[in-house]
Amino acid sequence: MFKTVPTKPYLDQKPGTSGLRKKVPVFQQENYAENFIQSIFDSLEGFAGKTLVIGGDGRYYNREVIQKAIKMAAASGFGKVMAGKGGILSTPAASHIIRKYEAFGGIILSASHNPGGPTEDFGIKYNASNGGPAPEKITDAIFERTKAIESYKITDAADIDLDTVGTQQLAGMTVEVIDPVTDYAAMMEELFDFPAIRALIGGGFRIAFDAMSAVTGPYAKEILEKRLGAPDGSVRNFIPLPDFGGHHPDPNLVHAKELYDQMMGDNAPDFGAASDGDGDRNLIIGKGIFVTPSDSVAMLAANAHLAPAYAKGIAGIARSMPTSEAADRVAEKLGIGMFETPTGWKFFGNLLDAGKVTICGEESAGTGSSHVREKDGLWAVLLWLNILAVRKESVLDIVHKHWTEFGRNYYSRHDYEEVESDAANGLVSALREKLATLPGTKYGALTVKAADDFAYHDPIDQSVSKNQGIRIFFEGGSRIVFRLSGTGTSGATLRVYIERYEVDPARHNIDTQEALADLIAVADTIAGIKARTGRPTPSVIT
Ligand code: VG1
Ligand code: CO
Repeated sequence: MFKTVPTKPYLDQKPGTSGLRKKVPVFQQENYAENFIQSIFDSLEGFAGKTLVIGGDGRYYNREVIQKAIKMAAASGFGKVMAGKGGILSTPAASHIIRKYEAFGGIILSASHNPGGPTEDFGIKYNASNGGPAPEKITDAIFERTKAIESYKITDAADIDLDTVGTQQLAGMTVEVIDPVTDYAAMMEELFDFPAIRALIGGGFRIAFDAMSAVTGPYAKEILEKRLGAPDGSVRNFIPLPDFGGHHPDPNLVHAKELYDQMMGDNAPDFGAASDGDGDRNLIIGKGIFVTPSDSVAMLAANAHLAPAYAKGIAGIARSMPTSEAADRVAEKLGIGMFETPTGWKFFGNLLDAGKVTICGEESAGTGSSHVREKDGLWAVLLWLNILAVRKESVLDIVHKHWTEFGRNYYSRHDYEEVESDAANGLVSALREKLATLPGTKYGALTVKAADDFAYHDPIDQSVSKNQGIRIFFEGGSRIVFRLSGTGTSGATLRVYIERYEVDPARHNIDTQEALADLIAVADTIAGIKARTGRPTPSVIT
């Protein structure tokens, strides 16, 4: 019934910011996916007879790997697999299913916002029993295992029928195919005031949601149109496609430009939003105003008490280090804890589990709360809608009032994609070397106050994560951060995060790039971006 297949290690299976991501042809190499999945199982203990959740974002190669993973789970002794119908589970929905059914863990197949297709990206990630991405302790163990693996176990039974909801048997293991939307939609209905949102929409408030031909389509159709009464057509690109229609399912101003243009144009809807490949990111655009993800975290935290789930207030806020400090000002005013973690949702898990924080966010369009252990795109959309329904003001008014109350953190991220790895690594090591000499240095009107390489000391399990990004602080509160992406699949991606705080309301309506122009120039002077990468301009500005 089960067979043991000899294999040879691949040496490049190091999980990044969010699991292992590679091009599809890399994953299609003999035993490549099997090696990684077996290495996950080999790094875990005590799962015999327990439940494993499996689902993905529907991208190319999803179904093939799901079949492999189910057959390997059976051979390794899991008692049950729960899989989304059609192989579909958004990342936040998978997190919820793991928690709700007290599964041992889950395997999520996604490369998130990266493009899909035969020559594009694929990914595998393991989530633990709290529903969150495995912490570094586990991902390190998985990587070690991939370098030594000699065989994997699998059953040679026939494929599972993934398209029929219900229970099947596979070599002594139960496989339950579930509707991917039902449990998630029910949870959203518990968290938010659906009647209030329904009334808002019934009163003529127009929304436009772009699912970007990715996983949130079925979720958004059910929740926004069916349950909340948004007219047919409010949700667009709602059929998940293996290649996302040839686009990047990345909800930013470059890849969701059509939505942006519509929201800035005549007769724009009141509220525009989009999500990414696996449904954990969100883009929020009000009529005539884009809400930067960092601002969105701050505004959601400041107004969360208006939604039923957070009516008693929030325990604390956590943000990734490069995310702007806008949320810090909210935490200060509310008198609650504020935590700064490295990039990647896995670092929020301990804080959420310990009840230290309720809301978490990243500048990369990720926002979420203690309801699951992943960021959650539709959750952010619904919290915004709940706030709008209660405050009965426009997004634009809410944003402007927030800036007047807390000040505005002008913020932008400049990405240099697919830079030659050596050039990118050279840039970062050169920066690291000159950190000590930077304080006191003047660049025009800007003086460096401090500079370091961010290290995180987890207050719950005391683990330490070093080299998480170069931070340069200036007198007056401005900041530049440099780090290399841990999700890219070719070459290196340099991310430069630029931030300036402005308290004066008379200066809250400057174009962001203009407001940050001097810092942008200094970033190049300090790091030699153009000279080292050969790139005169960033590939993506968000
Ligand atoms: C990027 C983002 C990070 C996010 C990660 C996964 O990582 O910067 O904030 O957590 O993607 O998001 P990196 O290492 O490329 O900067 V997702 O939606 O791709 O799971
Ligand atoms: Co994602």
